[in-house]
Amino acid sequence: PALWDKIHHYSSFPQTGVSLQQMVLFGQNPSQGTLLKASQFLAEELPIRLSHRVKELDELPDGLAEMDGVRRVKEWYAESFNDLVTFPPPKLDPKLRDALMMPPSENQIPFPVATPNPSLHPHVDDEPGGSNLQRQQAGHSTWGGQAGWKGYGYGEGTGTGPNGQGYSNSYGEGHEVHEYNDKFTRMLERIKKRHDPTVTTVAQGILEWKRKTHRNGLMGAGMQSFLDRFYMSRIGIRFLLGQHIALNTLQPHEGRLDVGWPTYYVGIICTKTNVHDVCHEAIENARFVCEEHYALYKGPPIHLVCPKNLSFPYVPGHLSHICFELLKNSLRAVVERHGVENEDSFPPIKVVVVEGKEDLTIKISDEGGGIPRSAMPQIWTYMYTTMSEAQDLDSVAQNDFKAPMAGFGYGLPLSRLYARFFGGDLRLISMEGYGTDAYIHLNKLSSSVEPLQ
Ligand code: W6P
Repeated sequence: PALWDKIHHYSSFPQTGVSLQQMVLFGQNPSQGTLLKASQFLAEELPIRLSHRVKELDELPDGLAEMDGVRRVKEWYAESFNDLVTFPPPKLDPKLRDALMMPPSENQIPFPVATPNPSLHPHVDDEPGGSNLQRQQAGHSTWGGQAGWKGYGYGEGTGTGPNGQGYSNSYGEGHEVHEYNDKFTRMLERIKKRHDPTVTTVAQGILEWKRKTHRNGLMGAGMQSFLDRFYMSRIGIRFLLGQHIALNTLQPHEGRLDVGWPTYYVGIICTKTNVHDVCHEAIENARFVCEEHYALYKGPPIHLVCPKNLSFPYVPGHLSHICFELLKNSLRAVVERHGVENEDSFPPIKVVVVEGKEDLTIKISDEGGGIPRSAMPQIWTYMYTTMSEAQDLDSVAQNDFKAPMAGFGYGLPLSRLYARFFGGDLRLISMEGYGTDAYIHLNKLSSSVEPLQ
């Protein structure tokens, strides 16, 4: 039908990646004109990305595309695609429209920098929300106000849009523009919500397929890389959605009047994400979940070694998600190796954070007995969990996605995608018979463009 033709057409265009740096530059004190420019980018980019996913889901081999869960998710993507391409464009003053059509001038950073990247990857459930702790932090990094970036004139102060056309204050604050931004943002909120259950629904589709085809255990490498790409793409799309919604919804200024101190948030990005605070919070949460799950009075102790003022630009929600996930695995390994009855003598888990020139590395070491080397590849597969007779969809969904301590499930592969999303990585090194070290490598420079398949 007509919708399918449109999807086909859009999918012939390459996806455009963005970097954290660009998103920060663009999102600082955005005027309505700047927000309009961002809406304009998303109105074009999101349908392109969604169309690629629809095609990929449709072309899954071996009858996987016909599974209920997969079909439902594909329908959501097509529906959101349709919402975006049929969204009425803004009624603009001709002068503003002309200004917006102008190509970026040379001395300006255009948004987004068109970096046609012929490869795109795909994502998790809930972007873990920003940590409240972050809001109390007013660290000192060199990032927020780098001299070279001040001259670009993105802010309200200069009244210059990203194209240097100066439309922001001249006509950018008109009712039409504001109304368009507002309606567009509300549509993005609906779309984001629609796709909340994607990970569990795709997982159900795959389980259904495994049951029907009588395959159990390991999936093929093709399936694995499809899911990596699909979920990576989802991280990227939800980052764009979350950032745009936050910029249009929250206080646009650094010094939040409502909290009374600077938060350094630009949308969902915190330009001074405090690593100590994020780790500390993840530790508390993971231990709490562990104590509940094993009915312990005290879970294994976790020692954190991290400079208190270490901060860098990142999405705090992504970082706490990764840390929480890894800590749960370490806690489980320690409890299960030493036994709940030895609650008083668990060996501590050690978290060490070190800042290098390029990388910021978080090492999480446990004495949980390690993993045999032969089992390492499975760690990164989706649904590695040993689900013997629990092949019932509901119980699987429950085990893997509700009970937070259960199964490797999707936690590790998705955490690695989060780490890779901004140019980092996640590695595990195990000493069988002793324990496991997890290394979270994060790119301090945040200049890397999101990986597009
Ligand atoms: C283990 C298995 C594992 C996975 C991920 C992180 C830490 C650990 N420890 O024993």
